[in-house]
Amino acid sequence: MPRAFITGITGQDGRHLAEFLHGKGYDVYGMVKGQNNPRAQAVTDEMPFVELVPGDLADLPSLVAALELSQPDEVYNLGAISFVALSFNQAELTANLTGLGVLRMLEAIRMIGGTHDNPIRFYQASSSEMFGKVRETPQTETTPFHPRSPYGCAKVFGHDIVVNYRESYGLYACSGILFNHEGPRRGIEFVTRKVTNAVARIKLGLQHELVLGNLDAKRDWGYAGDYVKAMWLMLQQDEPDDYVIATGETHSIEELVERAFAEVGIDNWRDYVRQDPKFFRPAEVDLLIGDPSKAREKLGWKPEVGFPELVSMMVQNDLQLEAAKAGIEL
Ligand code: GDR
Repeated sequence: MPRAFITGITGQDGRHLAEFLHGKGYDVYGMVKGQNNPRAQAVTDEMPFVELVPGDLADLPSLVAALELSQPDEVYNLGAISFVALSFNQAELTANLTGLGVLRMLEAIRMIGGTHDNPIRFYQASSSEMFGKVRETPQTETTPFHPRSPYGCAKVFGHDIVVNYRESYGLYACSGILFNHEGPRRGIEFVTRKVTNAVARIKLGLQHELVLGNLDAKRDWGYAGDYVKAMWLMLQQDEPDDYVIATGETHSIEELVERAFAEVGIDNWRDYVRQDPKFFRPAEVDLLIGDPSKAREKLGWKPEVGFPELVSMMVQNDLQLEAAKAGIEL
């Protein structure tokens, strides 16, 4: 059985990927940090097949030990401070985990597996946030980076160090430049889930307003379940490379809000939405739209779930969840 080691196992992508790899017959190991981490218990409850291994991206010896224990064929580095807004308040922590964490993971792989002809294949979760104040539209693998947050800066370091280790030491290391990807497992702090959850609660009479920041920003939103397949495909190629993973469509936050309210039959959405400066960012990424042609041609990958289906899936899921919590029959 092939063996996969995933950092960030408790996050949206870690859970989708673990499920996907388990379905492909992998033994799945997931790294969890901290003491009595409540999110680790949630992973065990949901996916008892995942073997949890202690470790922390800030602690190189713990990464070496985790790899020695799990002996993986493939390492997926999804662990990070992933919330852009938080990175402005905790910039140093973000640089350490989201940026230097990648370097530590690569070093751990070199230490336990040697350098050239290293059998471990490495996937790095790069991000469209690296494009930031975009230099061209749509964005491709060759678009220059101009990050707009400490998170984006840390991801640029992670991306560049993967390229450097691949070129310097012959590691099989790939970066997936993933554009926003969402779904029912998305954390409530991200705008899609914040909106779909609030819309469900408003529909059920449990909440009366939705407070947001910038409604004009545009994002290329896909479904997380589709995107983890691309991660795996990247590690099955003859040569390691970097790929943009996106839908090629962009929508504003306002469109997202309008569509989510329409899903529950509310047209006068403006009556429920208020803007608050506290949700605006010191520097914003105004427009993202990716060109996934290379992934389509070389990996045979394409997104299956479009924007309307994605919003509908998330609103319907939140309706079920919130109704069940409140004891309301739908
Ligand atoms: P993003 O995701 O920063 O693109 O990064 P997020 O959903 O947080 O923001 C998207 C856009 O929505 C605007 N916005 C708000 N955002 C949040 N979170 N809350 C609000 O109330 C709100 N109002 C407006 C934001 O300003 C922004 O323009 C995500 C993360 O998953 C990263 O880890 C990942 O790398 C990228 O996607 C690709």
